[in-house]
Amino acid sequence: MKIKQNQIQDTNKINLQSHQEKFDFLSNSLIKTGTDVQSIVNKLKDFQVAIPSWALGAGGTRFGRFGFYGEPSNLEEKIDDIGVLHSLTQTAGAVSLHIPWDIPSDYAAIKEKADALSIKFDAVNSNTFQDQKDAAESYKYGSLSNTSKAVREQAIQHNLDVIKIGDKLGSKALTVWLADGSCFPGQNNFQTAFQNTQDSLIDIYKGLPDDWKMLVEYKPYEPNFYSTVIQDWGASLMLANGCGDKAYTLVDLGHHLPNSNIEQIVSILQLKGKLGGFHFNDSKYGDDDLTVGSIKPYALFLIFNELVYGMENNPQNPDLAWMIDASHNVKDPLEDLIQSLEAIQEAYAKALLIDQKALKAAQLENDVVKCQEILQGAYRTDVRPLLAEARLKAGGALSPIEAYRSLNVRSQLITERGKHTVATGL
Ligand code: LRH
Ligand code: MN
Repeated sequence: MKIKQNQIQDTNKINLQSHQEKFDFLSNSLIKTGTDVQSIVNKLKDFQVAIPSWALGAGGTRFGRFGFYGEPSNLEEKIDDIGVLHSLTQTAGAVSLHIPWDIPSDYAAIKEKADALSIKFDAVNSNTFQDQKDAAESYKYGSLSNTSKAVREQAIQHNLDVIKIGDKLGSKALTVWLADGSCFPGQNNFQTAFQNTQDSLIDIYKGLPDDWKMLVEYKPYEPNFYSTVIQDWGASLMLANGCGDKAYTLVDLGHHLPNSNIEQIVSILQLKGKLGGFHFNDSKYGDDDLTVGSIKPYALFLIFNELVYGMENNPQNPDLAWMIDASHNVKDPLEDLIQSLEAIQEAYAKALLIDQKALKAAQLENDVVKCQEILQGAYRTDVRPLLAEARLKAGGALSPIEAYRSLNVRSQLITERGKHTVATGL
């Protein structure tokens, strides 16, 4: 399934005039406040988010999984689906593979297909939270932290294999998320588990090519429900520092206990030059992996405010890896991802409207009310015409969901793939 340029132009025709009116109206009011509208549109055009290869089919929980017809059943079809997302949104120009769920069968062919669709290979993810068939050792009691040297070595070797796979595809980062932890008090010696993890990560780090990054993802709980070795940003930061300059923390928005101040975590990690990237999603309770911006859009905006400040003031922090990590229990996976991409662009655009100089001045004055007025003035601006203009300029759809539906993408995928194909992943 490939969407042609002329098909997108046709779907844009009906919205073109109303878009132009809305864009001109917004631009005129923003220009009056001294905002450089074109630079915001260009930043939105350049902002590419990696699509998780494990979230192109229906997700599920232990209580059940309700399949979605026409799911991709191999990596080639997953890249095709990301191609559909990218042609409509022009902001999905990368994929993050999860190994072994998505080991390429033909590296040259998959690179050629991705190149043709302008899709880059972002961070590759290792998987030492599931036992592979015929594996010598089990990860039931952990992987890099396991008390068994043989288990740790198997997990280290897997991560080194994942780096090799990513290297053949042009990826430049390894994401390590560990389920390692315990379900009951007394089950683990916290120090032994942490030190084993540090030593194991250092062995993996030694296998990292010079121009690569290691992204250490933290999570407070699940699948272990009493302790998790890499439970929070502090543990991730200590482990990254213990490895070296190429190791960074990875912030998955769903991996925080209720009411955590994620924007403050993001701000300080940038100050320390140790923020490596994001797994964007949203949540109400736990690691719900819901559509980005569907539950706490203001929190996402506040995170992007810190990111915009950091990108302007923290040259010590590297370019960030922007990735989605979501799971689709009730929505069409592609529509869900389109909505997430829109929410990320919207939060970024609103944050770019913040007058950082005026905010800094008000902060120095302790003019608390003015600080909030500056933030909420930006947040309350409907920036959707800027997003649509960026897509239009890049050859995308003014309204991606409308275009996805009017082009009957899902029914065409079902015709091509049948009803009962199942995508690998969560
Ligand atoms: C763990 C996680 C991690 C992935 C997995 C699919 O909850 O966020 O990033 O490996 O989801
Ligand atoms: Mn994640």
